[in-house]
Amino acid sequence: MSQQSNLTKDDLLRILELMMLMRRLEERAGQLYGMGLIGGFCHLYTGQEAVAAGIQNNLIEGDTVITSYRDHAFMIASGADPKVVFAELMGRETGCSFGKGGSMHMFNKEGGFYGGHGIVGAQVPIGTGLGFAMKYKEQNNMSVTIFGDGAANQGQIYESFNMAKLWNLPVLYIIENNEYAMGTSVARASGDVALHKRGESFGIPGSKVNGMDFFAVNDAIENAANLIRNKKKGPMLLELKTYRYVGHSMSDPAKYRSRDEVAEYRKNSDPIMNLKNEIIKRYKNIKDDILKIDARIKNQIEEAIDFAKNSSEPRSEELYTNVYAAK
Ligand SMILES: Cc1ncc(C[n+]2csc(CCOP(=O)(O)OP(=O)(O)O)c2C)c(N)n1
Ligand SMILES: [Mg+2]
Repeated sequence: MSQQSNLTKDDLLRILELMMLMRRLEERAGQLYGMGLIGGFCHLYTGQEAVAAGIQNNLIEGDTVITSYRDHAFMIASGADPKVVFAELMGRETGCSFGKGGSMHMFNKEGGFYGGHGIVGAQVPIGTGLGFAMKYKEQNNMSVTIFGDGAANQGQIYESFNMAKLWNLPVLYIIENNEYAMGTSVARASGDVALHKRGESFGIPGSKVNGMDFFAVNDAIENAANLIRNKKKGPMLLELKTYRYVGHSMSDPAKYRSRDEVAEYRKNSDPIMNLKNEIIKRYKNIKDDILKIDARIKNQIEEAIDFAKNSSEPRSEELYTNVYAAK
């Protein structure tokens, strides 16, 4: 684990709280799905929290983030209230897409989060376009454009890379390599598994980072943001090596990997445990503060679930409104 980070105790506790909130939210979402309170597609982020937290910690006003359908944690990171996340998951009118989108259609424009996209890879041209807008408007910002190891084999990614380099756009491409695309491992789907090299022939530099280690992610994003925003070096690529603990979606036969493999990651590489241990090592008597955070999160999540349960479903008159764009 990198020790160079100059984050304060308060910073670290804030980041830990964010990651614990993401984990709790996903655990409860999984349970509510099992109880039939959430329907449709639902992809959980459990195990990948250091990626979303490391990105969020380096954003400034005007930066944007866009990702795939594995989007609940990014919503929380962007500052959205868990209430609107659960309401959307449960199809209630108080949700961020008025209950008409569900799990894959989280969106928080005020927080710079541009969703939530169900078509594999489709967010990449959009994220590239967000970078184009920043350059066109002469904003000193970056567009963080996230996609999976499976999406990395899609053609539209490479058309985007070419344009981003051609126009020197401020885009930070992130391949969130969680080892699998549904049930297919990277090795079974990719001719060359060194995904961080995928931008090389377009002139986009890339590197691979341990995505289970918040500090490593944070350092890499901080460095890339400086090159993209301040030094105008154009697009960059980071492959963040992470791991998804739960099934691809809520229906996953889990035949493509062993239980031991998952248990090994949970036991020895968990990003929340890693950060917690580092905080405890750095600061004596901090365990009580962490217990308080845990209790606070549990309350916040239960309140959010109650809020969603008590919200109405969209009225039938809303069937044709806001279908293509949020208010
Ligand atoms: C264009 C398209 N093809 C196929 C699918 C079905 N599909 C949904 S998720 C997925 C796997 C993507 O894996 P990856 O990019 O690694 O992201 P992860 O789910 O691991 O976050 C596939 C093939 C889809 N939604 N869109
Ligand atoms: Mg994947």
